[in-house]
Amino acid sequence: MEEKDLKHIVSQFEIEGEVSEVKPLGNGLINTTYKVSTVGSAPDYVLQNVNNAIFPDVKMLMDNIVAVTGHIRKKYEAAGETDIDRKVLNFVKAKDGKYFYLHEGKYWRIMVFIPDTVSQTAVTPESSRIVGETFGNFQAMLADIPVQLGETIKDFHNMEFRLQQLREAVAENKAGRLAEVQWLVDELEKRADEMCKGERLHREGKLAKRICHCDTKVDNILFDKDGKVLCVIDLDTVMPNFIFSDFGDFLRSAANTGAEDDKNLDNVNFNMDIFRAFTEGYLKSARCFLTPLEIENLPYAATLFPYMQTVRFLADYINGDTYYKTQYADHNLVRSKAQFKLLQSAEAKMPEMTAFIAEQLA
Ligand code: GN1
Ligand code: MG
Repeated sequence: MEEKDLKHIVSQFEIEGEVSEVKPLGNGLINTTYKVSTVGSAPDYVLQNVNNAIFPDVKMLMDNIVAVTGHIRKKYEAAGETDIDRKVLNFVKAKDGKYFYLHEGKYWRIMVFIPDTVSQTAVTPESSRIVGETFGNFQAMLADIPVQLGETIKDFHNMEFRLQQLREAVAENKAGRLAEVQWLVDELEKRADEMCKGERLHREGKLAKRICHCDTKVDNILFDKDGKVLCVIDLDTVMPNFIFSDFGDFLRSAANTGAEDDKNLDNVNFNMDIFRAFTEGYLKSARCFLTPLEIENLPYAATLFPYMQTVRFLADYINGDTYYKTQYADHNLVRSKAQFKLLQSAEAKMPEMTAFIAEQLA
């Protein structure tokens, strides 16, 4: 999109200052993001096109986000927290009072840019401990939000649903790619019942949904220059879910010694130092509200997310790459194999995870 059109969109929002430039920012797989720079002392902004093929109800999505950021801001204010503008996102209204602007069929939103932040793709045990505590707090702070949040993507982390999508992809074999990946489909099917345990426990009334972030990967956290966590970003998927989501999805990216799409599977292993540090931090802030069943299933959560992501990448590969942005022809297959390797490594470490958690609680 041309810069002059982007500037036109920006001009529809109640921002301060005069815009000097609008340039691409970040590497999300779903939304498209730009940095809006302004002249002089006015803040800079982040402009985003919300992918409404994936998030069909942008109004619900923005209502969720405004409720969540507002609730967190109030908690920080009440607690006398300093530097709040760097610890929670601040969305700006459009001139018509809505938190989004519809331009030629696309939805746009704008938030204040937080300067001097660092994103990390790899994390250290020290930062993981803090991140664990941050997510535990995030869930704890949202436990008493007075509004009912909507599901911005229906069945987003519903394992039964994700498997059903894979099974449909397999049945249709639209891109003719099934034969080469049948082995991986078989591996996933072997684990299917066990991995759908969360939904079963929920039906039995034993496991509740709480407000979760649902995309807790490392690049969705802003750190300051000293490596301290500032805030959680990318709130589109904040919705009611099992707490396994935030715990497991963070470890899926942070405890991977390789890349999400590593071609060299020897690079990919589940890092127990990160697991231990993150879990320690998480239990510190979340222990007070977690049930014994939730705690007992944290190692399951650590395997569930590499599993779910393998299922999702593989279904997309079989369908001919219609969901995730890809950079080369078999990118989704490479991603699937890397996530599967991570799953196997995490599975092997489950007894060690269980023992560590028991020690923490003793
Ligand atoms: C997507 O847009 P991004 O990269 O933050 C996806 C997550 C996946 C992730 C895998 C809405 O997140 O669920 O875990 O890619 N988000 C959506 O990298 O599908
Ligand atoms: Mg993201």
